[in-house]
Amino acid sequence: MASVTDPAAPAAAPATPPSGVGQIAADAQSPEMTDGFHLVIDALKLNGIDTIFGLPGIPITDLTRKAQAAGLRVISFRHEQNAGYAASIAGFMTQKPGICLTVSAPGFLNGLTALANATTNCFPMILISGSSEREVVDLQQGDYEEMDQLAIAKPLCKAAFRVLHAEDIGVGIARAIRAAVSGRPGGVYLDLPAKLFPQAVEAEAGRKSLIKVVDPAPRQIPAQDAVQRALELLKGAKRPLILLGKGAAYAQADADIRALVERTGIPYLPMSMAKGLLPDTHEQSAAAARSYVLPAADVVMLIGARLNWLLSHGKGKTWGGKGSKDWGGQKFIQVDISPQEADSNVRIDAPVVGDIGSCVSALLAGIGPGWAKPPADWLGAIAERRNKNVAKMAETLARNPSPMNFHSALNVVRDIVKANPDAMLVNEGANALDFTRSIVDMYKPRKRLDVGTWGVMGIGMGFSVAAAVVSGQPVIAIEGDSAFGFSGMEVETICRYNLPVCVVILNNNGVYRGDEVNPTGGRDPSPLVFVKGARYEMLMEAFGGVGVKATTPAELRRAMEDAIASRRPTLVNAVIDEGAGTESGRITALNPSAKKK
Ligand SMILES: Cc1ncc(C[n+]2csc(CCOP(=O)(O)OP(=O)(O)O)c2C)c(N)n1
Ligand SMILES: [Mg+2]
Repeated sequence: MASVTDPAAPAAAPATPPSGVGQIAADAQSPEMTDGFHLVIDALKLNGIDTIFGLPGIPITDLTRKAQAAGLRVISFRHEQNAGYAASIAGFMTQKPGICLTVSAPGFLNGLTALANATTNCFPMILISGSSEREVVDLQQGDYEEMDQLAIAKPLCKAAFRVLHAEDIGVGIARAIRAAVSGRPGGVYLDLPAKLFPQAVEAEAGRKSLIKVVDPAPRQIPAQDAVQRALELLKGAKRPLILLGKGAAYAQADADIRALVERTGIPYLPMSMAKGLLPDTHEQSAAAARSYVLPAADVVMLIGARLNWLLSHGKGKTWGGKGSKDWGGQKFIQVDISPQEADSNVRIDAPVVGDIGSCVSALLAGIGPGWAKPPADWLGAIAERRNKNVAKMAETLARNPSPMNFHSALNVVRDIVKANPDAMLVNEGANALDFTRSIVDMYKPRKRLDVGTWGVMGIGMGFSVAAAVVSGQPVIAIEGDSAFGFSGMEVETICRYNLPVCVVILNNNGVYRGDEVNPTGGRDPSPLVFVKGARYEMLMEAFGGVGVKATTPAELRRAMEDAIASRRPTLVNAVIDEGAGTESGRITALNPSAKKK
């Protein structure tokens, strides 16, 4: 039973025609046939999916070949986790589920972190994994790569499906697509056992079994009374604030969101991946006065933003509460796709449930022309703080210490992004993340892709590949040296597909800092430090890309300008003062030991 021959390569399967339902060679009498391989490919194509991110092997090797032959773009990675991250961020950028394709057990598990991360971040993604023989797996008889994948995937995603018969592939893929993109988007698992792929079906019956999903993410119109309740609350506010989250960016309702902010005149804060929804230089941005506006606001409207740890759960000192869990007294309006989101952490006085686009347009309609701008003393107080902080930051950025620190390096990145507002920015690390987020202004929606809700390291190269493939724009990846290590081998992928990705490693020789020592005086280094003076740029050179070591802002600037102009895969090893960072960047206080102190 247990087979180690590749069932994905039946001798009878001839080359695939470039388009349409694939055919198995047939003589004049027998009907035209198709099989599981082709039905999967045809179902994806029928639903407008044009790219697969994956890694081949038993039983899906031939699926990758046939998909490429059928005109799908197949981007092959060096590790499934990176393919998964790529798929998930492609989903965020396009509102279509990103597809990640992996082999059984170990490949599946490698893809699972990205699937769980997609679900947490509400990125629509489908992890399609080949799996071993059901009969053998269920009797635990020790099949090649035996694992009950469906059961393992289930708690980590929105939905999980398995298809056993080729006739059901159309339904399986339709259900996976709907589950991924409707309502709150997320990760979906689709289990395709090896035996499914070579199953032969009459082509006509196969064609009829496929489903082109109609309206996969139906609009959800908010109730009028909920909209009115929210507007009443907003109208009575003395110190209103709008918080834009990643959900607002995902919605692609950019013009309406901007109109809502501008017509109400309410100051706003963008969450990390909502930066650029309005340009960060917008006069209503309160980002540079965050620590003032959160505790001072009286009514806060959350748009596609959740009150999780990133917003200190909507309570505690950040929000003006006396103790770490005390309510600050704000009233909250929450615009969200999920009716279950409200009251997750503090009372929501006015939930508005629906898709962000429909909700924002209903709010706009309710506002009408004569909306009174917020009180001048509120706007004035914010402007004063903002101007002060911006001036202070400008002073810091203008310094030119040797060696470079995060500020002097990121001052260059800030200029480059300003000059190239269409470029995609990928960002991960601790200090490398926090400083980039606060220093580098974004000018357009959905250009900033980062570690998201979990603060997960390892998204860097997967996101970069997908950002380049999906957008066609140059990609700038600002990476901590530790963060880069999680997916560094994908520089080969970047070179192989010749993608316009410029990786900048803010290299401080370690996790948070590079100057820690082993307290015992023993020979092992501290768990937080790496090889000093590592030559990361040589990794890119190994695969034919451009590698540059930059020790000054001028060198960094030249290297980045060249990378953007040439669109060649480039890695800049930007050498940063190893003592420049702080423990965990901006979230030092989340360390248990730091809390004890
Ligand atoms: C998957 C995963 N593993 C570990 C961590 C813990 N962690 C948070 S930031 C970080 C690396 C920080 O170092 P670096 O990327 O070099 O940034 P720096 O602060 O030095 O600029 C690590 C390991 C994580 N967030 N995610
Ligand atoms: Mg570092």
